[in-house]
Amino acid sequence: MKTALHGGTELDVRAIRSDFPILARPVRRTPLVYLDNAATTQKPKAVLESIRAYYEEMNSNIHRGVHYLSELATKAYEDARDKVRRFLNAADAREIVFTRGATEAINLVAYAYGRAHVGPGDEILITGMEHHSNIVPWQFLRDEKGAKLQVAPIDDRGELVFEEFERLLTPRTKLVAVAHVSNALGTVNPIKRIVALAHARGVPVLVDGAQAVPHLTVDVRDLDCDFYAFSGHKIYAPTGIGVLYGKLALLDRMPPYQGGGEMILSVTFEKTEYKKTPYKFEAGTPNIEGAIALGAAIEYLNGIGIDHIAAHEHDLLRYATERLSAVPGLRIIGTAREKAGVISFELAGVHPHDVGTILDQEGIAIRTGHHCAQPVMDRFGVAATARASFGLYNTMEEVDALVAALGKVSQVFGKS
Ligand code: C6P
Repeated sequence: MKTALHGGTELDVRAIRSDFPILARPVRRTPLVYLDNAATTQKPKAVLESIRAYYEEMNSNIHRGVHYLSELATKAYEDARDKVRRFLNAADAREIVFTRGATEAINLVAYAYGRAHVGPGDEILITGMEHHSNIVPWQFLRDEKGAKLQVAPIDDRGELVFEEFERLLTPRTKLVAVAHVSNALGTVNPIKRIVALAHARGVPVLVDGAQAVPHLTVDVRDLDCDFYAFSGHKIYAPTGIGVLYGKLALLDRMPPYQGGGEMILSVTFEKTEYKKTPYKFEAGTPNIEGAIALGAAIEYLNGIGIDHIAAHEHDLLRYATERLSAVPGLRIIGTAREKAGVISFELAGVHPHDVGTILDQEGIAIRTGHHCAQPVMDRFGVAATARASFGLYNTMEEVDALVAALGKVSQVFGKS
């Protein structure tokens, strides 16, 4: 099960699959075909073992204990922060804030940066392909501040209409917030170009990287973005841990997001002094084992090489696009020239939920629905789509299984 890659190297998918215990379990008495990686990825043994090791060897609270276990756990937590820093090529580990996920990271910026910098009549510019997590926090801010949410449209391929984006970037724009990769369409946005344009007008940019980090090498210094948000569970780490990267100068100037323990230097009833960045944003006992496991996931991915993973997934995506395009009545929604990880589609005359239910009977897990991106569904005139999304352990044979099962769907609905 070796896959030839563009660079001439090979990804040993069989060996990779054996790292993921859940892939060996049957589902509905057939081998599991897991094609719902955009929703969440499965976890390799290295990640599972890091959680066990944390609880067996160092479980304790961090940053406040003077005892041995607390020192160990604090070190492992801060080491994980540095692994994330390297993963994103950030300049300084203080630029890495641990959150519960991409959603919390975006809310943190909307709350702490947005409230300080956005006023009545100001504008926040997003795009028409955002996930609800990159829409709703800005609506809160808009409503609280009397600001305006501007939306740059997307075209029929699901690509950003760049001229419109440029037109909507006005002297009133205080922040641009844009997905790196669309979860519903797979479109990869030209982030460097977006950032360069916004910066030329003095506007900072937040990038929602939830669907990008599993598939692309991300270098926040090269992108020059001001904020970058992602979730651990989409890169083979557990749920409940995520990251906000922010440029240090910006984070330093932002007030805390939540109050509580861990984020303070001193408290009296009159006045509280906060810790410095990033700790002032990490109120309460954090998800210690989650951060450590995220570090383990990053090490695991580095061991394989994100570029190798990207090339393998690119091959899968190309093969799946080819095969699915040949299925009678199937329409792919999202045909951007640059795509990663995801294929959304509809099958004429069959509700996506029915497609998902029948595929499930074959042991094939995909996601159906609006994918928390209802404005994208509206743009394409559908209520929902079926979505297959790929991870590093998926194979061409699994794509074949998907296509064969779609044939059964068509038979059930009398389409062929
Ligand atoms: N998309 C999907 O199936 P959280 O829930 O915080 O881990 O991630 C939110 C999020 C933000 N931005 C994008 C682009 C995303 O895709 C997601 C999560 C999942 O597509 C669950 S709805």
